Amino acid sequence: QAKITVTETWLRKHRYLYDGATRHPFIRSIRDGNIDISAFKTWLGQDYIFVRAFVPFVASILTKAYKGSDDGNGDVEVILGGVAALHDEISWFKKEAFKWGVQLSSIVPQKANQEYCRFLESLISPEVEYTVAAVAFWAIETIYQESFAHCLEDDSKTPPELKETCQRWGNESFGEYCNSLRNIVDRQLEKASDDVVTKAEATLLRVLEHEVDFWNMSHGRT
Ligand code: HMH
Repeated sequence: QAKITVTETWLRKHRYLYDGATRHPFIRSIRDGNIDISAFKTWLGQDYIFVRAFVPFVASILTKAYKGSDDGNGDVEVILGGVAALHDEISWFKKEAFKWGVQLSSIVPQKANQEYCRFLESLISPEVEYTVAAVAFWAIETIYQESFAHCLEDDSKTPPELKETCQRWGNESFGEYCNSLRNIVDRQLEKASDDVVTKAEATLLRVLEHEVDFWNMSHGRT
């Protein structure tokens, strides 16, 4: 009988907020095939800006994993894989934006996006523990994985022209990567002080709120 992990406990406890982030009306509208394409384009342009800010955040986690020395578990390699994937992701955003006629150079970050990026920047600080930053990283990736995987289920009516986008985060290997991040986080939380565990849980909740705000913004409900 496997032990119940910390992330498992949190996901049960915060199920409502978690589902709010992974089953948001924006995602439902993709899945139901009635998405407003202008909302999709807003999301695309705003997420490009977000992903650019996400790179130094992930790099800071890479540094923290390395400095945490006893990396016998291969955390650095998993996170490095994440950095490499972001390189590909940025090219994909440029290609996709061109396809939809979205001019990336003229995108102005909206309020929810600015606040989310500022939150990421605050987590870059060396004062923020590896465990706390890693929880945010795991949650950010996993919310996208679960959201977009939902749009690819058998009974979904996702428009064909949006399938590639959903595949990007909803595919199985991205799912395995999210599981690796979850294992990293649970291993860290197992040995963390109560104080760090408390901070990490609060950080998870903030990620969930930012993700909901980000979908709201894309959906044009701010
Ligand atoms: C807002 N959350 C947001 N954008 C993303 N690209 C991800 C998560 C996943 O990387």
